[in-house]
Amino acid sequence: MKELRTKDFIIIGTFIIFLIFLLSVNYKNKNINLVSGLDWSHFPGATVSDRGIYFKPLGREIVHSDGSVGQLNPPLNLNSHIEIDGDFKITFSLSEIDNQASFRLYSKPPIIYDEWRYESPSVDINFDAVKNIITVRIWNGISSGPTDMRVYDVSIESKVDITFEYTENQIIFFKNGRVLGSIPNHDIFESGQIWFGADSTILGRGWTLSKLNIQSLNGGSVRLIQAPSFDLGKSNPDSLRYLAGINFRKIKIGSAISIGRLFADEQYRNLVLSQFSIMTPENSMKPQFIHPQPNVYVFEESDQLVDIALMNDMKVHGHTLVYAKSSPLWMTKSRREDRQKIMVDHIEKVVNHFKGRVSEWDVVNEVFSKKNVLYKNWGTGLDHNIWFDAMGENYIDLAFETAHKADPQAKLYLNDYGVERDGQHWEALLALVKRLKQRNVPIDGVGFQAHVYNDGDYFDANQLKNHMDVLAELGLLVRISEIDVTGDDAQEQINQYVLALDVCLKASNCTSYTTWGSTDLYGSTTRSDRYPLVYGTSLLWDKDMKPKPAYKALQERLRRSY
Ligand code: 9MR
Repeated sequence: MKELRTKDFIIIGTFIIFLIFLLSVNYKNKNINLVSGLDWSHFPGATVSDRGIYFKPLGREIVHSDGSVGQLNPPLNLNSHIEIDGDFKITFSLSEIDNQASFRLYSKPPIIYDEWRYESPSVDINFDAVKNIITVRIWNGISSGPTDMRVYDVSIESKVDITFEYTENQIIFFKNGRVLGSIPNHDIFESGQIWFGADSTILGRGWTLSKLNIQSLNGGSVRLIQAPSFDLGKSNPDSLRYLAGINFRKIKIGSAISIGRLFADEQYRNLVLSQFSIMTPENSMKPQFIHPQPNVYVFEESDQLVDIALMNDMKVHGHTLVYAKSSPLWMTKSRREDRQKIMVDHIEKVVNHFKGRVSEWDVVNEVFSKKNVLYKNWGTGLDHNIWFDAMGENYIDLAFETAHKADPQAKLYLNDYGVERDGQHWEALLALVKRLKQRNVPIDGVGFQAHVYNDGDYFDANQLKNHMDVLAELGLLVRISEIDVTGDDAQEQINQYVLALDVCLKASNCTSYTTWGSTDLYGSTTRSDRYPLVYGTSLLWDKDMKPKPAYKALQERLRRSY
């Protein structure tokens, strides 16, 4: 056989490189089937079958603490998304629309802030099968409401095929192959990403997405991105969790964590999964998120959050079973005589669902009133919320008893704010836990939220230590459950963070120290409903995720063994 010469190698080599180039171009630009390509198995309320993906209505909306309703809070597919470069075309088919269907394309997952949702640029296409209209709404990322809206009168048949063509300056919609209309594109997909959301009205039974394809146009490219790895397996010897683990007290160090950010932001993911040994789901287990309608439980998001925590050897502190201010509208509007059953069913269902995975719970959260008059003349100070109105103080006993019956192993806490310092709030809490102990209510501990929003909230080491000791004498555990400290005074921020940690380390019944968030970029003290975002200053990492001096001070305190 003739030997291969250098020239032949060059020819073969060039041919192989050309083939790889062709394959990669083809891979990037191919028409991707997203019914099978995206991971829909964790989408809240979705069922995957050979007919497509069926979306059950969740009716999730943000209810403010005063009971008024804010934005809708429909789910999106956090587990996979698309990366795009240039123009593209999406074709999708909806079938079995019962009443109404909404399909939404986001440039990024929205951020759930303090009682509002920061809407990222997105487009929602809503099909109303009763009125026979299609409504297209566009959010451009500078306000909570849509910036553009078009309504098309068309008939909504049992199966509707839509094509969505996104080019340099416009979006063209086709229905069943015919042009429906065009809209300026408002640069919604400048992020280079597309995330998919679906929703429908609770007046109907939902709808099915029977086809979803994406294809690049005019030389652009599209690429499927699957969920990142959450198994960080890192042990960073400078992390708070590591330092707490080698400190003789071995308390857990935690943070409130939000599911959307874990998927959408790699820096956030690396930060929280390497720094903390206990996680409190910031919002996803609250009644309005997990139980938005009487027969609808949304466990998917919290399930993933819990799995991710356990995978990273983090404990999970469930927050919160009964929290009047975070109840869905159907609970707040329920008949008084039905409330006991509603509360008991809710607790049983949620605690049972997470049994063995969530090791401790805030059973009741913020049970005291802001009204001074309720503390006067030996008043208990208990807030006259929907549960109190229906059951009196007994709702607290019943909540603990129900949670204990559902998971006898879980540690059960009462969680509140403003109890770090002496005063009527603390007196009322102490009196309440004494009554609960007297009645043999299965309460294990008390969470001190420890929010410092202004200098009037600064706490005092002796008082805080004394409160923890008094509770220890009653046989109760304690925890710092939600600390965040305004950065208005940088030195005081350090002092307060360290003071609370120091007290916790010195109190033998203090089990953990949890900060309410990690970075100011996603902090709960971000100003409500402001575009662009107006960040708070309260957390250990700034909005660029750089550690603040308070973080370093906590590290130093954990390194000391006294
Ligand atoms: O950080 C939470 C924010 O995103 C929510 O909108 C808000 C209302 O549900 O709750 C915030 O968390 C609170 C916690 O659940 C209870 N104590 C006070 C916390 C900070 O506001």
